[in-house]
Amino acid sequence: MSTTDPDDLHERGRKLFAGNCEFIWAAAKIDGLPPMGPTEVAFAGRSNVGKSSLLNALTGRKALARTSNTPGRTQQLNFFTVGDPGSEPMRLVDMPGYGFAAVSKEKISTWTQLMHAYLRGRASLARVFVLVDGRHGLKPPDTEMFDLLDSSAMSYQVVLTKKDEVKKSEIEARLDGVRAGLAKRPAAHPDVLFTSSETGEGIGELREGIARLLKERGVTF
Ligand SMILES: Nc1nc2c(ncn2[C@@H]2O[C@H](COP(=O)(O)OP(=O)(O)OP(=O)(O)O)[C@@H](O)[C@H]2O)c(=O)[nH]1
Ligand SMILES: [Mg+2]
Repeated sequence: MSTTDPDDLHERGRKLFAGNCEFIWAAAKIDGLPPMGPTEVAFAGRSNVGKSSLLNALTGRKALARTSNTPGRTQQLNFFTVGDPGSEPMRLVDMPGYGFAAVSKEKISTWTQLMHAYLRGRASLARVFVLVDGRHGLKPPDTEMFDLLDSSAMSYQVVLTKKDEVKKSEIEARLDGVRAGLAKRPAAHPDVLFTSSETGEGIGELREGIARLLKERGVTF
């Protein structure tokens, strides 16, 4: 018997991601997306910001999603199920990075079209976590992504990454800078998270945020 308090979303989030999680689908083209099913949350952000690493940290797996020192590692939309087969309450979606110039123009254009089509037209997509490198703060490709999400009325939340590489004295200023950049954006969630996939800092809050989102959507988990 589970004794978890249904309002304890921190614990429910922890339990959700402590369970089964597996890769189910890769989409390289718009017509290759999986049929819509459970609630999805997607991870977007500039190349090398740490999307795939965050997905691994969230699920407590070392190599569920492939990571790399070389930007441009993730080249498709990769879908992962969370939860036991049959009860699958949600999916996680690892996206290719944007703002990276060293892959061919053709590839960039294919990925961009794929990402835009997915972000604009997916009713099961509940939130996009836009990852921003905590060492640098917002860059022009990030604000372009915010524009796209605002114009699509697609709910998004910023997650700063690589907190372990940011000086303690700079953390509040970085958060304030990002909050200021989001203040007038209609589809942006006001809370900004600061995470490290290396140390696990902020990962519990991210799990809790996803649990809250599922609860708000009436998903059983
Ligand atoms: N120090 C530190 N390094 C990190 C963290 N997260 C990711 N990295 C490193 O950043 C690099 C890129 O990580 P990925 O997770 O592959 O980044 P990505 O955003 O998925 O990159 P693309 O798929 O190429 O868009 C790797 O060398 C990771 O080890 C973190 O929290 N702290
Ligand atoms: Mg990746």
